[in-house]
Order: sequence, then C-alpha cells, then structure tokens
Amino acid sequence: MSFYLGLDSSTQSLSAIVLEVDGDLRRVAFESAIAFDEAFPQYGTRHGVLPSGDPTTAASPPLMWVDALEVMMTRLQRSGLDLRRLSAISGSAQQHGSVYLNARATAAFGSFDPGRPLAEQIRPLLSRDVAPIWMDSSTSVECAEIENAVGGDQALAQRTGSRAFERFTAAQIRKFSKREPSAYAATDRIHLVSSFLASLLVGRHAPMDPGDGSGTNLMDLASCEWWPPAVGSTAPGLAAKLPPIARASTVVGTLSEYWQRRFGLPAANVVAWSGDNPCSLVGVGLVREGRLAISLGTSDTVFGLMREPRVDRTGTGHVFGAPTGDYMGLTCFKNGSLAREQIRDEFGLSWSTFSESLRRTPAGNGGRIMLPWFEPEITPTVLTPGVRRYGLDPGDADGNVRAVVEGQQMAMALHSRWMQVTVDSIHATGGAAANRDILQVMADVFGAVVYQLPVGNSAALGAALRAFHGSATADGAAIAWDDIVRGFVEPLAQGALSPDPVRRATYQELIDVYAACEAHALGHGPDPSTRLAEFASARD
Ligand code: ADP
Ligand code: XUL
Repeated sequence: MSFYLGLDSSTQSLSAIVLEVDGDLRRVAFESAIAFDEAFPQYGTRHGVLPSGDPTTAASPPLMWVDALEVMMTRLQRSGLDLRRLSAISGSAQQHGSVYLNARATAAFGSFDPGRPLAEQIRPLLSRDVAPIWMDSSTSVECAEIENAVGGDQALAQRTGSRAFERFTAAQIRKFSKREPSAYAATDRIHLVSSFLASLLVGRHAPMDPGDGSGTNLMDLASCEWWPPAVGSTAPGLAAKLPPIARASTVVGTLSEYWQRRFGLPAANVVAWSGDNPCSLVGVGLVREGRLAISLGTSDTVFGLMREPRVDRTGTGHVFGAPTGDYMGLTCFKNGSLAREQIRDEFGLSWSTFSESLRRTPAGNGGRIMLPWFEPEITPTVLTPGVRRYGLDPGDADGNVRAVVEGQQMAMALHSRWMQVTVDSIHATGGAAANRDILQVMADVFGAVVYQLPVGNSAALGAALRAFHGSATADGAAIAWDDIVRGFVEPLAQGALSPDPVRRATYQELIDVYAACEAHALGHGPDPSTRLAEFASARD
C-alpha cells in the first residue's frame, strides 16, 4: 500500500490530497485546504493577491506560499496517516507566475535549518520580494517588443503555442529587467511557482515541466526546450537564469532533510510539478482526445487534450504540453469566480439565493446581456476594465445574476471554437462546479451533458495522480494513463446535467448576438441594439 501526495498552490489557497493505492483499492485518504487571506493576514493579500492601485498589475508574496507549504506539512504530520508509506509527491501551481532568486539560493537550498521556519530562510534569497502572477495585464508594450523581435505574433505562436500574452512569464521578465535592471542583474534563477515549490521540497533547483514551460512564451513546443530567439529577445542573459525543462513524469529528487527532520516525513520521490491546468487535465480524466473540461475556479478555463498541437491562428487560445506527453488546448478567462462573487455580493445574495435567481429567470434573459469585465479580461483582450451591459438595468438583481453566468458561458463557447472539438460532454471542475444551476446554463449553452466529478479539486488530484505515475515510471512499471486515473475521475453519472433542447436553441441564436455585443464593446462592430430587440421580441 502506498500514499501519493498532490499539492495545489492556487491563487487563493493551498490544497492537498493524499491518495491511497493498494492494488485495486483506491481512495482519497486525506484532503485539506488553506485559504491564504485568512491563514496569513500578515501578508495583506485579498483573494491571494497584493493590493495595487493599478488594476493592470497583480503580484503575490512568494513567502506566503512557503508558509502555506509548511502549515500543510504540519497538518499532514498530524493527520494520523502512516506517512512512512508516502511514496511520492507532486504538485500543481497557478501558471505563469515567476519567482526571482539570487546566487545564494543554490547553496542555501541544500542546507536549510530544520529548526527554523522556511520562509525566514528564503527571504534573503529573493532578488525580488514579489512574484508577478497570471492576473497581471500590465505588459502589452513588452509583448509587442518580443513579438516584433521574433518575427511576429504568428511566428511566436507557431513555436511556443501562444502569441505573446501579458501574463506569460516572458513579458513579465522583460518588464522587470527594464524597470529594475539591477535587481534583474542580481537574479541568478527564475522559477515558475511550480518549479520554485518543487525546488524547496528537493533542496535544489528543480526543472520545469513542458506543461508549465509552455506558459512562458519561451519554450519550443516541439522540442520542449527553451527557444533561443524568444529567450534572447526577452531579457539580457536570460538563458543562464532559466532552469532546464524535464518531462512531466521525471522524479526530480527526494524530499530533502529539512522536511524529513522537521516533519518526520520519509525521503519520498518528488515528481516534477506542473501548472494547475495541465494537472487538472489529468485530474478530470481527460487522458484521451474528444472531450472538454471547464474549470470554474478563480479563473474560468476551457481545455481539452490534443494529440497534435493545433495552434489558434486567431490568437485567443493556447497550446500547452500535457502531462501525458501530448498537448492541451486552453482558453482562459480572468473574470471567473470573482466576477460571480461580485454580483452575488452587490445584491447581498448567498450562493443559494444566487441559484434561486438563476432558476426563476428564463434562458436568454429576455435579450439582456452582460460582458462581465470587472477586471481587465484575458479573453477577449480588455485592458481597461468595465462591465458592459446591453438592455440590462444595473439594479436588477435577477437579471444581473443570469446575465453574468450566461455572459461567461457564451464567451467560453465562442472562444473555444478554435479547438475544433465536437463537444458532447463536459467535465466540470473548480469551486463553482459545485453549483448545479450554473452547470445547467453551461449544459444549455454548449448543448452538452455536463458531469460533476467525485473529487472537487482536480488540480490537486491531478498532481497526486502524476506523483503515482511518475514514481511508477521511475520504478520501471509503465502504467498506462487510463489505469492511473481509474477509480478517481469517473464522472458521476447520477446527476449529470443534460441540455434542454428549447433552451439550447435559444442560446444558439443568442450566441451570435452576444458576439455582436462583444465586437461592439471592443470598438470593432456596429451597435447591436436592433439585433437585441429582435431577439427579445421573438421571445415575447
Ligand atoms: P482556485 O482557482 O483558486 O483553485 P477554486 O477552484 O477553489 O479556486 O474556486 C474558488 C471559488 O469557488 C471561490 O472564489 C468561489 O467564488 C467559488 N465557489 C465556491 N462555492 C460556490 C458555489 N456554490 N457557487 C458558485 N461559486 C462557488
Ligand atoms: C491559465 C491561467 C490561469 C492560471 C490560474 O493560462 O492563466 O488559469 O493558471 O489558475
């Protein structure tokens, strides 16, 4: 019998899942989550992010993630599990965020003092106090500079899987190197959140995996190596500051002395960490092509496995490496859970009264539409935030609840078309996937059966399954991915949400009107009022 630990360092929390595998017996033996704002008020974060006067910048304190890792290990130590059976650990982290370390880190990583908290030992190793994260959209200038230097957006997308995006690590590194050249010069190593936390566990610099490497705009998707033209165009001397890239199944080391002595943990294998979306792909069981998953977390993401990298020529989506060695297509929306919460709170609702509002309003909302851009949006690119309403009274609680949910689902359906997947079923995950009324709108908009999954946190589950896969591979037991995920990711057939044909027809018509509103709001389409009125009157 063996235990496998999966950690997920997301925007708002750190969570952990321990899987027990004993032949055919498979179960979740431990689950825990630590919300950053509540657990570590000393860092002053809100939803895990440092307050900023500029809505386009977003950063988090890396030491907060380190503190959370220690608290989680304490919880594990007290869990009552026989941790001598802990075979392997892997992890998932919010993608794109970067951590900057000075030259002292390399030696210090191997000799942490188990008598002292880790964060205070990491503090002197940081060449930058904060880590820019995926919510940052302040680097449009740097994106343009990088694209121009490598021969344009299509050239960058063909090589790295994405045109330049503001939150991707390359643009963030470039901005830092321009604004703070001496701190950049003092930076010896730049890690992603995933490879930073993996490094702490093994006590030396850990490599990145191709799944998270492809969220940098710096990795050649075909060879899974850094692409010199992108690296050279991003910042001086960058090649020497990047860790190597290793396959997602690589055992990058064993749990270092620090964790063994401080928490009584064994020298378990540590498998390369990856991004939360690649981990979720495994955690929702998408180890084959032909299905979509939607994660309703802090960000909303639509993703699916791809055997071949079909890069989005429209520049909306991304192709990342998948933990299975294949590829994954993904489109990301920043105004996810926090936008839903904003409407919930604005009208003094709970999730249950929010759902009641959804239940008493008709599909299509009588042609009242919201473009929910509370924060700068990633898809489509909206750098100046502001909610846009069409025919919708800002004071109408029921109308706004339906409009935020419908707007988000229609945007997801519209902007995932490039993946060319015929969607007949969707695996739903993330915090808001607990809400069946939201999932019903998803089923009706996509015309697909929506399944909830037995384990809610697919990123942490995916990380634990990757720990299982990586350590089995290292032991010479090549277990097929279908066998790895078996028993943990089967969608709950009971309670699957089917699309209603009448509501589905309504959305098939409305999605074009939604697209027209979006084009108008972005300044490249005519006023959609007539189309909205026609849609509404056809339903009177
Ligand atoms: P992360 O992406 O940070 O891992 P989670 O997947 O844990 O986030 O999702 C957290 C979000 O889930 C919260 O911000 C909250 O808005 C949302 N959530 C939790 N329960 C519900 C619910 N019943 N209905 C809608 N949203 C919910
Ligand atoms: C994906 C993205 C987000 C983050 C945070 O490209 O930016 O989904 O991974 O969860």
